[in-house]
Amino acid sequence: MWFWFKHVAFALSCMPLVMQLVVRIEGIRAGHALSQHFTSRSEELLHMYDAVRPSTKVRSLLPKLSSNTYEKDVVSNYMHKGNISGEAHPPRENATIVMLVRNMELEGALESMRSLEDHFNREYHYDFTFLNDVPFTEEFKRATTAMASGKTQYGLIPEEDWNRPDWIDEDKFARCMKKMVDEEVMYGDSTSYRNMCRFNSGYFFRQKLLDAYDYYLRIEPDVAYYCDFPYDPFKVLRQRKAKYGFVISMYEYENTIPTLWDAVEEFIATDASVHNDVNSYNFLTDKSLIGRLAPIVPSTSDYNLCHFWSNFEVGDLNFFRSDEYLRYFDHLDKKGGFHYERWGDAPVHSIGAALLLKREEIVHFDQISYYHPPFMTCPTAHDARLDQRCLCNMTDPFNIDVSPNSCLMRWWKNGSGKFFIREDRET
Ligand SMILES: Nc1nc2c(ncn2[C@@H]2O[C@H](COP(=O)(O)OP(=O)(O)OP(=O)(O)O)[C@@H](O)[C@H]2O)c(=O)[nH]1
Ligand SMILES: *[C@@H]1O[C@H](CO)[C@@H](O)[C@H](O)[C@H]1NC(C)=O
Ligand SMILES: *[C@@H]1O[C@H](CO)[C@@H](O)[C@H](O)[C@H]1NC(C)=O
Ligand SMILES: *[C@@H]1O[C@H](CO)[C@@H](O)[C@H](O)[C@H]1NC(C)=O
Ligand SMILES: *[C@@H]1O[C@H](CO)[C@@H](O)[C@H](O)[C@H]1NC(C)=O
Ligand SMILES: [Mg+2]
Repeated sequence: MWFWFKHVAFALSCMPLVMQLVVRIEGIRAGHALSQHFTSRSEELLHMYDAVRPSTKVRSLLPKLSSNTYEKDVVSNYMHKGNISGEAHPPRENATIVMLVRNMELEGALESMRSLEDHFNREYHYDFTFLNDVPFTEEFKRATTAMASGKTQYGLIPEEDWNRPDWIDEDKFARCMKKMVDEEVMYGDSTSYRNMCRFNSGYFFRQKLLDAYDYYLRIEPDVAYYCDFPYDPFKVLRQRKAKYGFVISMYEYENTIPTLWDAVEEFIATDASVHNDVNSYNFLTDKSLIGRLAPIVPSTSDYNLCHFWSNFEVGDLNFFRSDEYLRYFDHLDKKGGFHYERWGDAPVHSIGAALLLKREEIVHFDQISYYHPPFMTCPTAHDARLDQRCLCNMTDPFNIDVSPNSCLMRWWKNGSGKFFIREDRET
């Protein structure tokens, strides 16, 4: 076989055109015989390991589809949407996958969905909930519905949940915005970005479509997941009675939140729901050395600027719906900092979760690999990487886990109680 192939390849390169055509046609004929050979080979291979496949996962009960399988029935059965999803998925939690997205981001949305489906949702078929401040186009709905293995639903955000409230002083807003532009604050010039951050901080969980669920997973356009999920993160939250989960943590740009911590301190001082003996206050305020790494980002307040990167988030909607969180959000909102400054939903969610939840109610999903430009995270345990069929390179400079701009070490130290082998232990 190889001989034949090499021979043709060599011959093709130095033959006149007419001759080449003839050889190509011969080649196609030979290819036909070849495909029949592979049909029976793939049939054989398909069932070769039936007896030894682990039977715990639904995936392994289905024939494994490979791209060179010519077995028509297998392909069409497997691809039949709504059938497998109706019956053969593992027990599901009361959860949905949420994407706030613009119509023009369709391509990036599909890429993210594809990645999440391939690495997680194709087994579970959780619903997707899409939210937008303007109506979704038919094209957007068709394409995302085709990409989803579960049901899809589309919500239009009410104007009062999205727009700048009318009690915002417009002159002050214009002045503050100009100042932020002059200071080159990231997204400092964007009103829609401010709306988005305030919406994500205080309104996403109030959307009608989410009333039907307990848990959500946040997803954005243009993100990727590099390893198969080793578990259902919703189930992990429920079983551990946890309320919030993250994968990446790092320092916030202080110039986006000059007065956020002042507002938070007022809340801590006046609200009875903050218990610093059981929450993660230390995670937010610890500025000590971690190993030999100094905090690379100086801050002018007691807040060390650490936050969970909220573009990936798994959470209990009932936490955000709680009186405590609503009081916290209202307190911040009244300061106007979502508009006069450019408070992000990441520090707002993170500080809220860190103050109002018990340490053990926050989960670091360290076996989930995730990429949102420019950073990613990738499991480092060799077995996990094999077991979860990882594609990521853990030594990539953009793997943020223990790089100096990561707050993960602070979480390990102050949230989950881990310590570092190379660090001198205090006790
Ligand atoms: N419907 C709608 N969605 C928005 C708008 N602005 C941002 N989003 C969505 O909100 C999420 C966060 O916005 P991004 O632009 O990704 O913000 P970011 O992640 O902080 O920054 P980059 O990804 O680095 O640009 C994404 O899912 C966006 O699709 C908007 O004006 N309308
Ligand atoms: C689902 O597939 C099974 C077997 O593959 C078939 O018997 C059944 O009719 C299908 N159900 C639907 C709703 O298509
Ligand atoms: C899912 O959660 C929502 C919100 O808490 C609740 O109203 C609904 O009854 C739950 N559904 C199921 C099937 O448990
Ligand atoms: C992983 O990334 C590092 C740093 O960029 C690089 O040196 C190495 O070759 C990469 N490994 C693989 C397998 O791509
Ligand atoms: C958090 O870090 C600080 C400073 O290193 C330390 O004093 C404190 O005990 C830590 N808290 C927990 C819960 O580990
Ligand atoms: Mg983004």
